[in-house]
Amino acid sequence: PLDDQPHAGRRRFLNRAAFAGLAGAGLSVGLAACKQDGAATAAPAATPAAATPAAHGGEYTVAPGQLDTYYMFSSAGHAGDVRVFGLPSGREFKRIPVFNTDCMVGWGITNESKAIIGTNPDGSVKYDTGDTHHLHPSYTDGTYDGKYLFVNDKINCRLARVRLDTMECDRITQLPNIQGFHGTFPDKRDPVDSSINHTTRVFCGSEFSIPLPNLGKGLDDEAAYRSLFTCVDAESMEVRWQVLIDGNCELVATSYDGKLAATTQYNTEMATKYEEMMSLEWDTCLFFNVARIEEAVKAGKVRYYGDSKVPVVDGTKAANAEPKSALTCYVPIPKNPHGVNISPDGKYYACAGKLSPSASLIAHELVLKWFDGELKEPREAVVAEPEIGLGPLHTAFDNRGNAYTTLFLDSQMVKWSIEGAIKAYQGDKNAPVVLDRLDVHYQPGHGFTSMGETRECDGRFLVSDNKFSKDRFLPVGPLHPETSQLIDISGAKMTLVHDNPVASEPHDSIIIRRDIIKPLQIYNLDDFPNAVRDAKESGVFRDGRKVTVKLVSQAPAFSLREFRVKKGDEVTIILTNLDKVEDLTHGFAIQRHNINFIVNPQETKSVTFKVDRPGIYWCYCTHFCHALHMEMRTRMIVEA
Ligand code: CUK
Ligand code: CUA
Ligand code: CA
Repeated sequence: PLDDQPHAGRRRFLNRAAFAGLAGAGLSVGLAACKQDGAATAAPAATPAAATPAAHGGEYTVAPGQLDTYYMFSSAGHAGDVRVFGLPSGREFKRIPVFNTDCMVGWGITNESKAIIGTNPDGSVKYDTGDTHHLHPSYTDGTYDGKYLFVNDKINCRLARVRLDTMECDRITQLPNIQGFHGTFPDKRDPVDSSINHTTRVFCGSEFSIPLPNLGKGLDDEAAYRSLFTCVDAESMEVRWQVLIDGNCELVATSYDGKLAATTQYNTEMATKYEEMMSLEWDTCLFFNVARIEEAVKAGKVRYYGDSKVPVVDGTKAANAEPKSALTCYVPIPKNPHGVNISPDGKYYACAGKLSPSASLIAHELVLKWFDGELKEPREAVVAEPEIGLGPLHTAFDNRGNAYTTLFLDSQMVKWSIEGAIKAYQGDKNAPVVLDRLDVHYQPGHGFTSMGETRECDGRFLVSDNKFSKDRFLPVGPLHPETSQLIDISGAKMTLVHDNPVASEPHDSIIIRRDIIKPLQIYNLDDFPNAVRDAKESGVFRDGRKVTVKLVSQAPAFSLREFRVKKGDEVTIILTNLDKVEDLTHGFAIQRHNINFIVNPQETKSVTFKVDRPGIYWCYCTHFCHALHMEMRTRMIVEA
């Protein structure tokens, strides 16, 4: 049988699923429906230490027709979108266009999406490319509230918001006077007003320093290049304030009490060439005192750069030497740190340096003490610095006192004890620090755990998003996919569950329990001010050379079987899908006019374009909707 073939490893553990551990696993219905033949003759529950994929097979099986237990949202790197997967299956469900153009959805084509992305004076999309690295959902009470997801664009310096009910991007904000917008993280509560226990700010780190303002002067005065740290309002998506800093920003983390935001700095040298960026032995993790910054903004201790209206406060070292009034605290960290992640108990930031084999653990409380003038040196906030392996990047947590750091150079995931590392730092030579190592395939970037960046971190799964898959999948030409590896961390040892190929190139992901996400089933017609509410409203409406064509779709027909316009007209088509059946989506494409988009049930979209070639142009439904889908057409008649 196939199962006995040498490459049947995955088939083997899916098909010969033992029932072991399932009953106690606490996983919901999606996983409990294991009907494989091994299930009836359940092996005795494996001790966690002895766990193997074979022994745990049933737990990871999502049988046909069953649903996953978690959503996984991933950034897509320079593909510019956001992806949605299910876990533990690893199945990809959706790609949400954000900074890219998506010809299926019509993102970057419809007027509504262009208004979100931003346009040039001629109506063309201002930027049609982007680079998404970090995505983080909004919080309430220290856990995900299922409302929004925020995602960065490193290329064109924009922050986007995705609504989690529609899983569509609804806002994009340009950040002024920065380049290389990389790390981003929403706050979890207000630092002052205790009644605000949800996300109201999103922090953004800029990695590349530039002359301020960057208007063509001081181009060669590299010593004067600076970076700004930015705060965006989570609801209005307006930029609230920025902080002028020394060095750069990279990854961003926020505290559970709302008081601090942190960013890693690998370029405290403020160099423009990579050799110089690694010239110092120490860089920093930089902390921002949110309440003090906002007081300074209120007090008008601000300046402005160029034509930006965003107030900028001074967070440089020289201006913040006095802890009791400081806006910023620069904590020294070994050479070129990359990731910064806060533990789910809110106590520690783990900060790992690419060029140092260590992870640094910074105590939240001690940073606050420094701001209160009760700690002599910022470095005293570091409570552990275990040597864990080569090329550490990002750290995840399990809520049982363990940290999991990706080792890019060692191609490993390393599990280490927070308490053990603290004891070892205090001189206890017998303290257990590194508890387990697991080879991953290959060169991991981010690692992240289920609900791991919340108070509800459940210690169930860890995913390693690896930069190279090499020999793990059938080759598909010179460019291979990346691998997303699912790892069971419920036991003492990490267990590799399976590999999933992922199209280039996700950086960061988050895993959310499925009960938190409440997707809409159909749109609300009233949410679209331009909706064509009735087939009777259809028609061609002329205003000089501007022509508006209103029509509706109801399977299997468009309300207009043809519409007439004239050569030289600017045509706007407004299409409302009046079908009310969930998932009954129609598409609208026009031959040889580069127009293509979909309308979901009760949704309205519009496109505007010029017609300058007389003739007949068939318009057809692109989204398979009905037995008469092919017949679902209309004609655009362009008169000379
Ligand atoms: S970065 Cu890519 S692996 Cu942009 Cu979060 Cu570290
Ligand atoms: Cu409507 Cu296909
Ligand atoms: Ca450096």
